[in-house]
Amino acid sequence: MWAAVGLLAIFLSTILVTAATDAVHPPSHMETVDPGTLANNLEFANPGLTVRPDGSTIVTVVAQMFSFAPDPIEVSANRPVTFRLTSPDVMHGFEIVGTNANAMVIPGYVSQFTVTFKNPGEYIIGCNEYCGLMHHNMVGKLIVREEPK
Ligand SMILES: [Cu+2]
Repeated sequence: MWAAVGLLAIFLSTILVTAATDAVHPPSHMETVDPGTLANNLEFANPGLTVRPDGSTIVTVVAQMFSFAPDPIEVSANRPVTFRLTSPDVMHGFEIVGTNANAMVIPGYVSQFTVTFKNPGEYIIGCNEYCGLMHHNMVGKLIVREEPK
């Protein structure tokens, strides 16, 4: 029994340590959107990037069978990037491989998170929720450019 208690303590401390040191967050943003009228939605009808005066970027993304829009997404390194994601059809995933950016994209909801990419380069965006026959082809690209001077 003490071995089981010890394992639980190890698992719990692993969660707490990674949450504190690796910026792992539980989901906290709660916002709904009508998936049936995305085409008329001011924000999601034209998914894309908005760069704010302070250099931070908002990226509005629509994930649908079997692609992400916009694709590719181009952002600057070392600037906060807020992703706002939704889906008009089924549940998708949005994982930027090699980073801690990873969210579920659920019809009817806006998933939002903010990340800062330190390393310029090209990253693969993968759907990690099975969404249909061509799920394995649902990939996008993120290009992180050097920080503008
Ligand atoms: Cu998928």
